[in-house]
Amino acid sequence: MATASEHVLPPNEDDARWAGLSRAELEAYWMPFSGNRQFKDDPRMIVGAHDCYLRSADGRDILDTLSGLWCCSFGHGRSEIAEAIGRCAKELAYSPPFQFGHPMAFQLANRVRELTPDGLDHVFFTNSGSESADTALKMAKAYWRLKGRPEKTRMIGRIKGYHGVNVGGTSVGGIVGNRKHFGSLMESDHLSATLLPENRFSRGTPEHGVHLADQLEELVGLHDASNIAAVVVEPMSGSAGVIVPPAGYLKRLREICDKHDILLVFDEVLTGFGRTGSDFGATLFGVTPDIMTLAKNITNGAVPMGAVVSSAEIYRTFMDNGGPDYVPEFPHGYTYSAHPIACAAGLAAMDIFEHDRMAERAGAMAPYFEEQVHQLKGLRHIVDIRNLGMAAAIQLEPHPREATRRPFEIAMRCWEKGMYVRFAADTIQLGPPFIVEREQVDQMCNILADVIPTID
Ligand code: PXG
Repeated sequence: MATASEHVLPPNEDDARWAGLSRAELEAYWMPFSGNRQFKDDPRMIVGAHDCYLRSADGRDILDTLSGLWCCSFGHGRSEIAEAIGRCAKELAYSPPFQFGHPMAFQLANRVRELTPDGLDHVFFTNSGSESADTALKMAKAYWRLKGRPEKTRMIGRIKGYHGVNVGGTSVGGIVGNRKHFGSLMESDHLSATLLPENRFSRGTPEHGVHLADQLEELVGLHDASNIAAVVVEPMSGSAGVIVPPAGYLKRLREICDKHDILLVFDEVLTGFGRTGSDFGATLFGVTPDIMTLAKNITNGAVPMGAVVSSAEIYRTFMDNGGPDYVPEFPHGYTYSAHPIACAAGLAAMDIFEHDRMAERAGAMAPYFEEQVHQLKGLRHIVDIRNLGMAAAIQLEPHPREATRRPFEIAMRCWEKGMYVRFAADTIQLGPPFIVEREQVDQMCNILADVIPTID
């Protein structure tokens, strides 16, 4: 394996792909969730974005099949958001969020409250999905303590779940590659993933597997409900490759949680604001959690922001047990909680979401998207295709010597052909902006159909 110093090659100033940077200059930036060594030898620089396209440094419009990272779902370069950000940056670039407030935070909280299902009424702002996950876990633990049940601390996540990369989210998360480097973090247990062989190539919600929710009863039998604070799941697992819950599964989880006084947390960081073709996964599946986490589309990806939306019961419990009224009821928050520029972007994004009926638009394109993606069945290497709303994943037979190589190679060839796709573990993931047109869906599937069989 090459060392970092061996990678210091001569500058590549003549090659537009390097955007005027030399190989050596690429070392200072330690890229997240990236193969730094490979990228820095063969960079894929993005210098602009509009609608469904990213603009590469070598001047190509690249079809974006993942809305950035599932976050620019209303399309890139929305001028309404840019203008709101610009105005706010001049008027109020920062406002201290502890014990003082600014109006946009309250306005955005009301917009989110109105959009989220009835019963989710109070919005705590964070700056990312990971912060939302850890905030939700702390909120759940503190809630039980305030209810006089401090022993209810254990969290239950799900194998293949993704809740970001902070300590709590990594613990309840269930993607082995994201956990194995870090040993034991926070005490937690996990339900099985809901991937079953009999559901392969299901379209939308798979038929089999509601019984997997009953594992929660087994975990209650193991730990006792008196020790369990919350169950945390994504209504649809995104990062692990669009794992859609079997019919009835989430309802069953809700029933078991209610029976045992366990809070149900839905991580809707990825599904929130239209991805499933409904406003939220909770709306689509008709199951309301006690806490919902959000991020990504809340600002259409333009400014980092997350949110945790709690039930009135949880909020009231904090307010009723808060001591003197000037003392923080929940000793938690971030320097940048409800950052004014994020709120300005969020308000503009919520305007777009509602006025342009983004969830309906996603729902209207979803059947065509499903049809086209499932046409790829039968191509070499493809062992499963899953989809829900405007999300889909193609699962590949792992390469016998290097399990994750095929998706990487496919993504690199797609980039050469003018298309950005997300690759992770053994999947290729698709989550285009909701403004995508049929021709772009066709283009996406045609490029994949060309590329996938050519990979070893
Ligand atoms: N929860 C869920 C359900 C997510 O999808 C996070 C939390 C963390 O959000 P932040 O903002 O801290 O990154 C996410 C993030 C992928 C992919 O390949 C998805 C995410 C991040 C990276 C890759 O699908 N989602």
